[in-house]
Amino acid sequence: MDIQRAAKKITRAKHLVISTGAGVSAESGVPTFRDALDGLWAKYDPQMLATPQAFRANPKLVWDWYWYRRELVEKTRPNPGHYAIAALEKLLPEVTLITQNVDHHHQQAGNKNIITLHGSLFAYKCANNCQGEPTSVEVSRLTWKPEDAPPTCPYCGKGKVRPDVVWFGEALPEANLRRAFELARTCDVMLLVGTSNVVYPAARLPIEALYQGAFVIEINSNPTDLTPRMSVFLQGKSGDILPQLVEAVREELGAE
Ligand code: BV8
Repeated sequence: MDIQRAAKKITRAKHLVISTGAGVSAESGVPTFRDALDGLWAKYDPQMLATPQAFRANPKLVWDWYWYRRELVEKTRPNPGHYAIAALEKLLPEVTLITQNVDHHHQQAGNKNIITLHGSLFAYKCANNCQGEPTSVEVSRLTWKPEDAPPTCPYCGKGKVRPDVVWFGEALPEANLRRAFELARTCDVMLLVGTSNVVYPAARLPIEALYQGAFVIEINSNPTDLTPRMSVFLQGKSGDILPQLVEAVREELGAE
């Protein structure tokens, strides 16, 4: 059975790297990036809104979109898949989690050793980084009229405040990206969960792992372009499969 095979490899991993995308949060009620958001946002293409150009052209539209997503995510909670990933970090000697997600659910579920690649819905910065990259801004200390959104940077009084996420066409945080690639190139087992493997450079991580001979396990509700190259593909909802995988790892550990 593939779950047992995956559990054996995970239990014996010297360094397990887990790489997650929006699919791991789908069962929490967080729309995946490709899902059109509902209501008035359904007509917008996320890839068009998540860009510096869109923010320059229409800062209020982009700000409101993120504020809407943040309020939506604030009402959601980690699901059994997040908690299973947190359990793996506790059960095994060396586990690093790399995530493309901006919803903070892995932190809430208890993972400590996390590399975030695309920032957070709950962090903000001055669009001009007037005090250096990034000029973080605590929006809870600011007040602004909804019609005047986004607020102005409290440091320079000129730059607009923006979400501290990585937009299309923007560089990922250098240290995090370097560390993520180092891990992909040296790990012996990678667990890839809920990502369409479409957005680069994050999509290159499993390819680097496969290239250096790591055992790569993919969990996804649908096959992806990389599925044919995976060591094991576990098809289904991550909230169902991950707890079963952790159960099998516990049995393996107990058996050892
Ligand atoms: C960069 C934060 C260079 C913001 C995100 C042409 C022009 C410009 C750029 C490019 C170009 N061609 C390529 C590029 C590069 C571009 C890119 O890759 N584009 C793609 C579309 C081709 N990348 C970039 O621009 C990156 N930057 O390259 O900079 C550079 C270098 C130096 C100096 C300057 C510049 C930046 C990319 C980061 C963009 N920001 N997010 C926000 O959230 O608003 S990306 C965002 O989309 C997510 O973070 C995530 O990374 C991505 C979506 O992917 P997934 O997470 O995989 O989610 P998705 O919805 O796609 O899939 C969900 C999966 O889950 C599916 O497979 C589904 O089957 C599965 N699933 C669903 N439910 C479940 C499930 N699985 C299990 N269980 C379930 N229940």
